[in-house]
Amino acid sequence: MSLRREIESLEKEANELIKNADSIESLSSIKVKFLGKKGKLKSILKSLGKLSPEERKEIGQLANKVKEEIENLLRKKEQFFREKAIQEELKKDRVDITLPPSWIEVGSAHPVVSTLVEISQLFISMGFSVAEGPEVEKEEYNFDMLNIPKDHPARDMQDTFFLNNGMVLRTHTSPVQIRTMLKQKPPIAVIAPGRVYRKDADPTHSPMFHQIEGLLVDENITFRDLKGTLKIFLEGIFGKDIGIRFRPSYFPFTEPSAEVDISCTVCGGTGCRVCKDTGWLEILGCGMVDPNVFEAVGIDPEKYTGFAFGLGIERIAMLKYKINDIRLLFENDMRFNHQFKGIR
Ligand code: 2NL
Repeated sequence: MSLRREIESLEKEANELIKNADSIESLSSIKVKFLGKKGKLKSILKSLGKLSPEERKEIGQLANKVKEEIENLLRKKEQFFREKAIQEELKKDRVDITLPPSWIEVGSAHPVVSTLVEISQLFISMGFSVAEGPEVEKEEYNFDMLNIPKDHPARDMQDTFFLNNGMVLRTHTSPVQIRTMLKQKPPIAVIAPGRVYRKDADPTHSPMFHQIEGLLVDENITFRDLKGTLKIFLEGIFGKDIGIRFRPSYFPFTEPSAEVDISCTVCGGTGCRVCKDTGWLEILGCGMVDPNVFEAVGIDPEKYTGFAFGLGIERIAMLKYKINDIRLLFENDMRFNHQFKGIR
């Protein structure tokens, strides 16, 4: 067989093998077989020496052409296999983002927040609106205008955080109602929920806690309006069967003043550790707005009367959820917080 024929049949064979190759590995053995040091093309090239110069040139060129052709085919087929491998890998790793995850962390409202929202909604349903104000407050709004003079023991009693130039961290949300009365004429019906601050820290006192105060001012408002409003509120939170009693008390900003107890939510009134065997729990303070407070904000106390009340949110939340240490509410220990999942 002539060399030309040999090369041509070799070319045909290589073409066929490459076409039918099914892997990168089989391609490399084809490469060795035809282009390797001991490959078919090499042995043909070795015998070129026996040819005449003309033939040598012609066959040499043909052999080179076939060599390049085989190299090209091998490269293309290899590229094809690599591409295919990548596509398969991508297909295998594809993430179906429409599948539901096996586990979702669901958040929940903090017990202080859910209690605050529940109380607010009760008063909103009775026609009160919600007012807010700054936590860094003028000493004047926090004390003076509430009928608490400079030398009044209430200022020490309150354990105030005093700041520079006459400012304090508000010790109650009353200054919010002062601000409301300064800019709004009666009738006024507002609640003021928010953070307040006192220098106190033990199982029932936190230096920061939440309060809701309420204020209603109009002509002919009496203590009966106060009692009726608080009855609707307390029965809404603790249930219709709760017992309610008013005890005379004293606040500088109300006259007369009262503290309100409900029958113990733990023992029902028979006496236990929570109510210290009294059968009653103190829930809030209230009273009729002192005429001096009205004078301070420019409301005529001869024409208008009003009631006000204040209560601590944490205390209500602790009774509602049977929490025995106020600090648990502020540590953000997830073992505690997770127990309130599902509570609005
Ligand atoms: C309590 C007692 C109370 C008020 C707050 C108030 C506000 C104005 C005028 C008059 Cl602007 N009174 N607020 C009245 C009575 C009691 O809070 O024991 N809070 C935890």
